[in-house]
Amino acid sequence: MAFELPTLPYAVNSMADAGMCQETLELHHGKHHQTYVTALNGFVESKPELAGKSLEEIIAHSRADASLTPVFNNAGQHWNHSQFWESLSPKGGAIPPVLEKKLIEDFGSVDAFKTAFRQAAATQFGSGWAWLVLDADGKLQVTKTSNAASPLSEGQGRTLLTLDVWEHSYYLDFRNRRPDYITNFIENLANFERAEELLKSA
Ligand code: MN3
Repeated sequence: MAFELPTLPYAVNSMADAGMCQETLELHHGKHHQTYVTALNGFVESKPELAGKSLEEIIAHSRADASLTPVFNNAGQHWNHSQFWESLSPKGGAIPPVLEKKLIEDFGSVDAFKTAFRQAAATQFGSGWAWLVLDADGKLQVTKTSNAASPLSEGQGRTLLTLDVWEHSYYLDFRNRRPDYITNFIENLANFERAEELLKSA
Protein backbone atom coordinates (compact mmCIF):
# COMPACT_ATOMS: atom_id res chain seq x y z
CA MET A 1 0.00 0.00 0.00
CA ALA A 2 1.43 3.30 -1.10
CA PHE A 3 1.43 6.25 1.29
CA GLU A 4 -1.09 8.95 0.43
CA LEU A 5 -1.36 12.69 0.88
CA PRO A 6 -4.03 13.25 3.55
CA THR A 7 -7.02 15.39 2.64
CA LEU A 8 -7.06 18.76 4.39
CA PRO A 9 -9.77 18.89 7.08
CA TYR A 10 -10.84 22.41 5.91
CA ALA A 11 -11.12 24.37 2.67
CA VAL A 12 -7.92 25.82 1.19
CA ASN A 13 -9.39 29.34 1.36
CA SER A 14 -10.80 28.99 4.88
CA MET A 15 -7.86 30.66 6.65
CA ALA A 16 -7.21 33.43 4.13
CA ASP A 17 -8.56 36.09 6.49
CA ALA A 18 -6.62 34.61 9.41
CA GLY A 19 -3.11 34.85 7.99
CA MET A 20 -2.73 31.75 5.80
CA CYS A 21 -3.73 32.39 2.21
CA GLN A 22 -5.05 29.88 -0.30
CA GLU A 23 -1.81 29.91 -2.30
CA THR A 24 0.23 29.06 0.82
CA LEU A 25 -1.98 26.05 1.57
CA GLU A 26 -2.13 24.88 -2.05
CA LEU A 27 1.64 25.00 -2.45
CA HIS A 28 2.46 23.70 1.01
CA HIS A 29 0.00 20.79 0.96
CA GLY A 30 -0.37 20.07 -2.76
CA LYS A 31 3.29 20.55 -3.76
CA HIS A 32 5.66 20.37 -0.76
CA HIS A 33 3.88 17.64 1.18
CA GLN A 34 2.98 15.71 -2.00
CA THR A 35 6.66 15.74 -3.02
CA TYR A 36 7.64 14.08 0.29
CA VAL A 37 4.95 11.41 -0.14
CA THR A 38 5.97 10.69 -3.75
CA ALA A 39 9.65 10.41 -2.81
CA LEU A 40 8.84 8.15 0.16
CA ASN A 41 6.80 5.81 -2.07
CA GLY A 42 9.74 5.66 -4.50
CA PHE A 43 12.06 4.53 -1.68
CA VAL A 44 9.56 1.92 -0.47
CA GLU A 45 9.35 0.49 -4.00
CA SER A 46 13.12 0.35 -4.46
CA LYS A 47 14.13 -0.87 -0.98
CA PRO A 48 12.72 -4.31 -0.01
CA GLU A 49 13.69 -3.69 3.65
CA LEU A 50 10.96 -1.00 3.83
CA ALA A 51 8.16 -3.10 2.34
CA GLY A 52 5.10 -3.52 4.57
CA LYS A 53 6.40 -1.14 7.26
CA SER A 54 4.15 1.55 8.72
CA LEU A 55 5.22 5.19 8.50
CA GLU A 56 6.23 5.14 12.18
CA GLU A 57 8.27 1.96 11.62
CA ILE A 58 10.07 3.49 8.63
CA ILE A 59 10.93 6.58 10.69
CA ALA A 60 12.33 4.42 13.51
CA HIS A 61 14.19 2.16 11.06
CA SER A 62 15.85 4.98 9.08
CA ARG A 63 16.54 7.43 11.90
CA ALA A 64 20.02 6.31 12.94
CA ASP A 65 21.19 4.90 9.60
CA ALA A 66 23.16 7.49 7.59
CA SER A 67 22.60 5.54 4.36
CA LEU A 68 18.85 6.00 4.87
CA THR A 69 18.88 9.77 5.57
CA PRO A 70 16.82 10.57 2.42
CA VAL A 71 14.26 7.97 3.52
CA PHE A 72 14.14 9.46 7.03
CA ASN A 73 13.77 13.00 5.66
CA ASN A 74 10.81 12.17 3.42
CA ALA A 75 9.08 9.82 5.88
CA GLY A 76 9.59 12.33 8.70
CA GLN A 77 8.25 15.20 6.64
CA HIS A 78 5.18 13.14 5.68
CA TRP A 79 4.48 12.44 9.36
CA ASN A 80 5.24 16.02 10.48
CA HIS A 81 3.02 17.65 7.86
CA SER A 82 0.19 15.23 8.62
CA GLN A 83 0.40 16.45 12.24
CA PHE A 84 0.62 20.08 11.10
CA TRP A 85 -2.59 20.10 9.00
CA GLU A 86 -4.44 18.74 12.04
CA SER A 87 -2.86 21.44 14.20
CA LEU A 88 -4.53 24.20 12.18
CA SER A 89 -8.12 25.38 12.36
CA PRO A 90 -9.95 28.29 10.71
CA LYS A 91 -11.45 28.84 14.17
CA GLY A 92 -8.22 28.29 16.08
CA GLY A 93 -6.56 30.10 18.95
CA ALA A 94 -9.12 29.44 21.69
CA ILE A 95 -7.82 27.21 24.48
CA PRO A 96 -10.50 24.87 25.92
CA PRO A 97 -10.73 24.41 29.73
CA VAL A 98 -9.10 20.99 30.30
CA LEU A 99 -6.04 21.95 28.25
CA GLU A 100 -5.95 25.39 29.87
CA LYS A 101 -5.85 23.86 33.36
CA LYS A 102 -3.04 21.51 32.34
CA LEU A 103 -1.05 24.34 30.71
CA ILE A 104 -1.29 26.38 33.93
CA GLU A 105 -0.27 23.33 35.97
CA ASP A 106 2.81 22.56 33.86
CA PHE A 107 3.96 26.01 32.66
CA GLY A 108 2.70 28.25 35.48
CA SER A 109 0.34 30.19 33.18
CA VAL A 110 -1.09 30.18 29.66
CA ASP A 111 1.12 33.17 28.84
CA ALA A 112 4.20 31.27 30.00
CA PHE A 113 3.27 28.42 27.64
CA LYS A 114 2.78 30.87 24.75
CA THR A 115 6.13 32.51 25.49
CA ALA A 116 7.86 29.12 25.54
CA PHE A 117 6.22 28.08 22.27
CA ARG A 118 7.07 31.40 20.58
CA GLN A 119 10.64 31.11 21.83
CA ALA A 120 11.07 27.54 20.55
CA ALA A 121 9.58 28.35 17.13
CA ALA A 122 11.55 31.58 16.73
CA THR A 123 14.91 30.17 17.81
CA GLN A 124 14.79 26.99 15.71
CA PHE A 125 17.73 27.94 13.49
CA GLY A 126 16.99 27.32 9.81
CA SER A 127 14.27 24.80 8.99
CA GLY A 128 12.29 22.84 11.53
CA TRP A 129 9.34 22.54 13.84
CA ALA A 130 7.99 23.62 17.24
CA TRP A 131 5.88 21.17 19.25
CA LEU A 132 3.61 20.86 22.26
CA VAL A 133 4.05 17.34 23.61
CA LEU A 134 2.96 15.24 26.54
CA ASP A 135 6.15 13.68 27.86
CA ALA A 136 6.66 10.23 29.38
CA ASP A 137 6.00 11.62 32.88
CA GLY A 138 2.63 13.04 31.81
CA LYS A 139 3.88 16.62 31.72
CA LEU A 140 3.35 19.10 28.90
CA GLN A 141 6.55 20.30 27.26
CA VAL A 142 7.45 22.61 24.41
CA THR A 143 10.17 21.25 22.14
CA LYS A 144 11.72 22.08 18.79
CA THR A 145 13.29 19.87 16.13
CA SER A 146 15.28 20.54 12.97
CA ASN A 147 14.44 19.54 9.40
CA ALA A 148 12.45 16.26 9.44
CA ALA A 149 12.97 15.28 13.09
CA SER A 150 9.99 15.16 15.46
CA PRO A 151 9.03 14.16 19.01
CA LEU A 152 8.27 10.74 17.50
CA SER A 153 11.79 10.30 16.11
CA GLU A 154 13.50 11.92 19.11
CA GLY A 155 11.46 10.20 21.81
CA GLN A 156 10.23 13.50 23.27
CA GLY A 157 6.68 12.33 23.93
CA ARG A 158 3.29 12.36 22.35
CA THR A 159 2.57 15.20 19.90
CA LEU A 160 -0.44 17.38 20.71
CA LEU A 161 0.28 20.36 18.42
CA THR A 162 2.94 21.45 15.96
CA LEU A 163 4.00 24.46 13.92
CA ASP A 164 6.05 24.20 10.73
CA VAL A 165 8.72 26.92 10.72
CA TRP A 166 10.29 26.05 7.38
CA GLU A 167 10.28 29.25 5.28
CA HIS A 168 7.87 27.70 2.75
CA SER A 169 5.18 27.72 5.44
CA TYR A 170 5.11 31.50 5.97
CA TYR A 171 6.96 33.38 3.25
CA LEU A 172 3.92 34.26 1.10
CA ASP A 173 1.96 35.55 4.09
CA PHE A 174 4.64 37.00 6.34
CA ARG A 175 7.79 37.26 4.19
CA ASN A 176 10.77 37.08 6.58
CA ARG A 177 8.72 37.88 9.70
CA ARG A 178 8.69 34.47 11.33
CA PRO A 179 7.79 35.87 14.79
CA ASP A 180 4.58 37.38 13.35
CA TYR A 181 3.69 34.04 11.73
CA ILE A 182 4.21 32.29 15.08
CA THR A 183 2.10 34.76 17.04
CA ASN A 184 -0.66 34.60 14.43
CA PHE A 185 -0.64 30.81 14.66
CA ILE A 186 -0.98 30.81 18.45
CA GLU A 187 -3.71 33.46 18.50
CA ASN A 188 -5.77 32.59 15.40
CA LEU A 189 -4.94 29.22 13.85
CA ALA A 190 -3.72 26.76 16.48
CA ASN A 191 -6.17 23.87 16.90
CA PHE A 192 -6.15 23.68 20.70
CA GLU A 193 -9.43 21.73 20.56
CA ARG A 194 -7.59 18.82 18.94
CA ALA A 195 -4.67 19.19 21.36
CA GLU A 196 -7.16 18.83 24.22
CA GLU A 197 -8.76 15.77 22.62
CA LEU A 198 -5.34 14.14 22.31
CA LEU A 199 -4.51 15.08 25.91
CA LYS A 200 -7.75 13.50 27.15
CA SER A 201 -7.17 10.29 25.19
CA ALA A 202 -3.52 9.94 26.28
MN1 MN3 B 1 6.35 22.35 5.43
